[in-house]
Amino acid sequence: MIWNEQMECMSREEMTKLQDERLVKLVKYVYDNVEYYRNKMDKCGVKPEDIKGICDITKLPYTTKDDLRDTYPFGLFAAPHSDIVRIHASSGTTGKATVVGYTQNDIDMWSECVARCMSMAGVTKDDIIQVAYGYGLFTGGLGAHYGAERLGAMVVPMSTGNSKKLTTMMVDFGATAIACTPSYLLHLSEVLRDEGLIDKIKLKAAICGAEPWTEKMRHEIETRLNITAHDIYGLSEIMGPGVACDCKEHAGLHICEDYFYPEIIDAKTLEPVSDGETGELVFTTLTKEGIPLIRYRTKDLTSITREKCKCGRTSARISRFKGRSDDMLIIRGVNVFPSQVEAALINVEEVTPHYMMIVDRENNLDSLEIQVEVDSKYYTDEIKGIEKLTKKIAGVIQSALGISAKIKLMGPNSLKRSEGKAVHVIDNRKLY
Ligand code: DLL
Repeated sequence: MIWNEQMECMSREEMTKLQDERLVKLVKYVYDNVEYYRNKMDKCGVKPEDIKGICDITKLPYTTKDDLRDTYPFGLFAAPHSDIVRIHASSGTTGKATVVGYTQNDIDMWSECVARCMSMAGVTKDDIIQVAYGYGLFTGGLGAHYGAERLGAMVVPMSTGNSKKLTTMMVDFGATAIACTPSYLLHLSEVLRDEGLIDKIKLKAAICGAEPWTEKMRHEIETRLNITAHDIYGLSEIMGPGVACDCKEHAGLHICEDYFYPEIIDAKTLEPVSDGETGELVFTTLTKEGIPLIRYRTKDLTSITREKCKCGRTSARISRFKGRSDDMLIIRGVNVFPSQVEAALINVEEVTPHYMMIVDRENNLDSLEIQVEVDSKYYTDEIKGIEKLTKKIAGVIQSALGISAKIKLMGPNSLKRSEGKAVHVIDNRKLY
């Protein structure tokens, strides 16, 4: 079934016409309502009337995470606060959150996009879906929840954690679909196996995303659980989950192109690259009211095709992600920048700015160890002192990153100094 055949199967000419109209309207809306964008466009000498359609998009300046940081918290909002019905947030590069706001129309559009994605995974109103992404400021939980409700499915809002309860309910309720990160689903498959529940589940589909994963990992999930697993992509700045998803062909992720105009650029020259070539994905939100973004640089590396898919959809497809062009890590679904650790440690008098983050994956759960070098003035062998300082740093890190980390105190000068660009991360995770 194609959830919204009219929008998902329109001809390239019809799609471009729609995108042209929406872009012209958007640019005027943004210029009139967001001072920051107005100044940015004035600086480049672009006026809304210069934008007559998608062919003029390259005249517009890019937007980056720094723009969101510089205008923290609400500076890029285009709608009045009285029209914003929800806020979400994710990590910024320097510890300040990236805040996004949604009008009711934005929430409706978002739900429509997620419903389309779930439908690509074969989920219908007859399904029972467990949403096991985190609920809260992260867009995963509520985004998947509203999309599943829009589809008319029965939603079980599990959130993350408590895997035993989740697996028991999966069996008791006869859940037929699940939405969670791929690494968490692998972990759940182990819990199901250990509890002897694998043969008792009714699961048929999974909608997994929020972190990079490989085809191999998808096959592993499918085999262990005897289901089909689909790749859903999104980012809070643009909306949340549901920007793109793969259909039963698994031949790339269909973008909800009527709402998000994609470009692929060379991350160094910032020039567009041809279809099929890898580059950085850039999105313009064509209808968003709360926080519309023009040419937002996602930092995600992929390639695009505009060929019609065997499933019948005509929307542009992006290939599985090949990484990011910045240093953002995704640990247990949470975005983490090494610079956040640095900013947090600066406030701890007893330590030096030398640290190393070691990321691992055990039983399909991510772990983070942070090795922190203690200042010689404070270095002690006394266990009580070590415990106290470790606890203090763990608290500082937890509140800065939003996830817990194991802290290992290191003696003065024990961490390797690098001669070139400092290396602060060892990521031992094999995606599979
Ligand atoms: O992760 C939104 C989301 C929630 C997507 C649930 C899918 C499912 P952020 O926290 O803002 O939003 O993180 C966005 O996560 O720029 C990518 O680097 C990465 N990412 C998201 N989905 C995928 C995916 C959500 N399917 C950042 N494959 C993005 C690879 C992904 N990376």
